[in-house]
Amino acid sequence: MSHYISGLAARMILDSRGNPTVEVDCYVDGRLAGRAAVPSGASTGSHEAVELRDGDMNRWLGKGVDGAVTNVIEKIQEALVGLPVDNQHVIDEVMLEMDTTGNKSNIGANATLGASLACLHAGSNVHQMPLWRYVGGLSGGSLPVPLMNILNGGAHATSNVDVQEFMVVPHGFDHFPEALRAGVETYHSLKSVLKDKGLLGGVGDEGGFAPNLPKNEEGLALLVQAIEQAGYSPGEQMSIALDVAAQEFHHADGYHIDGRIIGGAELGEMYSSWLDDYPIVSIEDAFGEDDWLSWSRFTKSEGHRVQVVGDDLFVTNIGRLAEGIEMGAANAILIKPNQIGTVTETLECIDMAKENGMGTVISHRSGETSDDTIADIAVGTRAGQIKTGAPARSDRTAKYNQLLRIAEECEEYTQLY
Ligand code: 2PG
Ligand code: MG
Repeated sequence: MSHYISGLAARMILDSRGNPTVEVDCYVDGRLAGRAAVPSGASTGSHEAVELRDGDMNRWLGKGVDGAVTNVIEKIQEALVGLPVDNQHVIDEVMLEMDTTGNKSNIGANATLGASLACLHAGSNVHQMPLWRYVGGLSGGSLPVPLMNILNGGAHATSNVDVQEFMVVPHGFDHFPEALRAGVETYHSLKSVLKDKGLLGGVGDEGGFAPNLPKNEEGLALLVQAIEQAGYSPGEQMSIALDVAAQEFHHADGYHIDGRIIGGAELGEMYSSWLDDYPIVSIEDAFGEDDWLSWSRFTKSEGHRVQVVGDDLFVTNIGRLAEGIEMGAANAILIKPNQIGTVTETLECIDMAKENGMGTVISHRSGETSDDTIADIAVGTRAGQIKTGAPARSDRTAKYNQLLRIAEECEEYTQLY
């Protein structure tokens, strides 16, 4: 029996940084069946779909989302009412047809994603299926390896550290809950390492510690120390992943890092020396969003020993991903639903990456809410990896906690190495 969308509601709520964002409710046959909230980035790529903000500097410092909320209530609702709620492809296609700008600047990717995700939840709800099973269908699910950002820098902190994220990756475990525990213990261990060194201050936007450091490389040494002090073996049970977010310090004259200005080749050599000295398994956004040459050169020379992840480079866009595949620019992709604006396009991008043998990392944004949909998407698509911040602050732990719930019925934990 089909169930039809009978209405949408939308409102402004606050995200984890205190900025407005969009929340959408999907009604089916007159009752509330699904709700979702949209996250927001700080180090956003310029090729991302457009997050519609009101721009009125007298309200919310220009970050209001009244326009996006109105678009859901007026335009999107009118187009979706009467459609079967469990045909996600049609729902998203109808919204895509409403905005022909190519980057959703007319209707807003925050409006479309809120509606798309709310319908996804409603679809799983009317079929009384856990969301991850609804997304995964016959392929079942697999718990992702978490990339846990325990030391924050870059645009997510006020420290002098250029690299945006220093993450631990608990890959040497048989089950997700054990892996999570190891990551959490390492987070607390890092806290005591920093305290002993007099480096403990506040945390960054994603809940990781945010010390000032003499050099970026020092962050790697601190993570190794934290892993060891927590009683785990670096490289075997737990490794390191970085999100350099290099676009943030890429200027016309080169990359500004560690107080120097260097070119893409020299930056690549610096990463190579880090790979020699530390158990790094993944580097995201190692170069600027349009520096394709540096990306390809690095992936060609180091892709055999490290996962090279495109975030601002690909922006969850199959057009950019196709270009990257052609050029051998990376061997993995970061997947952020709000970079593209619908569930269907997100799933298509995951499929394309997998078909081409690339790794997939489902990701939160630095501005988050308690919405935990990405946990179910990561399991259902068998993405293999999830990146959702430190195991601290409710906006981050919401996703880890949902994965713990899913782990009660889905045992498989992705074995990466
Ligand atoms: C990233 C994200 C999430 P932001 O760069 O990968 O960690 O940050 O949401 O600020 O773009
Ligand atoms: Mg990134």
